Amino acid sequence: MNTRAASRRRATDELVDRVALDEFAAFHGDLTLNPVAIVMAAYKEADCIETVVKGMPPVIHGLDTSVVVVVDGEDDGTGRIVRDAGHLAVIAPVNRGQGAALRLGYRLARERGARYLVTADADGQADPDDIAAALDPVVTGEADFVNGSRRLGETHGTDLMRNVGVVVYATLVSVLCRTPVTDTANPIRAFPVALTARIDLEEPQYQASELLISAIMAGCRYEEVPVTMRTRVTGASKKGGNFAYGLRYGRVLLRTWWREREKSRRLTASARSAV
Ligand SMILES: Nc1nc2c(ncn2[C@@H]2O[C@H](COP(=O)(O)OP(=O)(O)OP(=O)(O)O)[C@@H](O)[C@H]2O)c(=O)[nH]1
Ligand SMILES: [Mg+2]
Repeated sequence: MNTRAASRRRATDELVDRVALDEFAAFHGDLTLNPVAIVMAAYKEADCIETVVKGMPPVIHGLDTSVVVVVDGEDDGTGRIVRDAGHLAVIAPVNRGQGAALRLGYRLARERGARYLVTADADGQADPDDIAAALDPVVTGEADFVNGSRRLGETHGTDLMRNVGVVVYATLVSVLCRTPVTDTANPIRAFPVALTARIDLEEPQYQASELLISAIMAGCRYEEVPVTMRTRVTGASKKGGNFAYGLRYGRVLLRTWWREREKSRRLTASARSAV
């Protein structure tokens, strides 16, 4: 994307975020979030969202949680179901993708005082019982970024192409980032809220590898915990068929690695010229 198109998109994103945050404030008031924000993106998940939000732990390691669901361009009432269940919904007026939705959720978490972020998916594929273990190394200060790994735990998915893709992309990221990674696209992650202010997150939809690679290349201490990856019981994937998903995912992965590598080269060069 050229510079002018990128700055146009940033301006549009800012406008959409502003509308959503104002609507959130009008509905939920000026509440402060609990120390742990469990943030999920949801698009057309009306059939399962109530079960998912009600299954999230209210307290982890003695820290209260706030469940924040970011929906965008919805027409099936997902946001209303979240609010009726007593949880928090950020509702953006247009559909932009999971990456843009999570970014908005991270922003809300920063602005409303949360200390830790945990992500999960709204489609019920993440097991809420795995969340505490993911947050543990972050709270104790052992790690700056924790990812769930279905390969260290288990996956109920039987799609061979998907399962092979998980191994291929994990191997690629391990080599490129020189850090052992076994699952790059797991919905469960935990990190301090402050991290989201110091890394670049730009991808509108395929966000998992961008967040992971940016965190590792920003120097985060990385850990993985075993998790169970369940299959979707209702609704449909928003990521396209295996081939399109794999291709787009790979493109984001390589683009992010290149961007971060260039950034660190520029920093090294300017540090050298300063001495
Ligand atoms: N707000 C919002 N959420 C989205 C969008 N696309 C996907 N999501 C949510 O992001 C989560 C993951 O999306 P999925 O479509 O399940 O994709 P995935 O889990 O990466 O891949 P699958 O293995 O195909 O399920 C789900 O909770 C979706 O509802 C979007 O455009 N906007
Ligand atoms: Mg899914």
